[in-house]
Amino acid sequence: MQIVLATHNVHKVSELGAILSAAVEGLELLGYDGPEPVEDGTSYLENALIKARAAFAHTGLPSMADDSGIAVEILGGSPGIFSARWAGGRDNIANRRLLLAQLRDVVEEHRAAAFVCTIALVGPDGEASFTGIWPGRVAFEEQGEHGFGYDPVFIPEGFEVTAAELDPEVKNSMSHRALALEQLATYLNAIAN
Ligand code: ITT
Repeated sequence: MQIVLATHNVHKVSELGAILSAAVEGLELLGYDGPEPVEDGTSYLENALIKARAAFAHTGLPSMADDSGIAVEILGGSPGIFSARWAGGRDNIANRRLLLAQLRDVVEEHRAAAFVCTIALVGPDGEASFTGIWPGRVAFEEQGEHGFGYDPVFIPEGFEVTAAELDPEVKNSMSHRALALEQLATYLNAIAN
């Protein structure tokens, strides 16, 4: 089975590849360097569908896309779908700094947040989507070198370290992306048999 991975984010490619290839036998993930559509949806699902549909239209092959972000409770769910450009540009360091500044005076009990990931699969047989949520809280400062994006400022529930301090295998066993992909793997394994 071949699926096009419709993302331009290399960190996502490595996490998606590591998790999915272990969960679905005989799966070949193909890279995508086609046109990047405008992500003007109003939800993770709409944006994931926009990206997966664009890749399917361009390649003619089943295509999957990941739309994800961090939802911070005291910010009413922001940055959410705007996570990648929260500080204006595509700059992870600036994004993290802005988020920490916004929460500077917020005590630990009110720093609840969650990573959210919606995966859309679009192909000749139709469309499907899967969502995973990884609860936790926003740290007071950056810690850790692993992962990407907001990992250095996100402390997953049950931990006292950030997602960027976890071994990648640990993150990939429990993250929002892992939870969405677990459902996708079940779906793919069911249609393959
Ligand atoms: P594509 O649209 O090409 O897939 P992107 O980086 O633009 O890549 P999104 O629009 O879905 O993807 O933005 C997701 C942003 O949310 C990402 O850039 C990070 O800032 C953040 N994010 C998502 N998953 C994350 C994770 O596992 N760890 C840390 N930050 C994450």
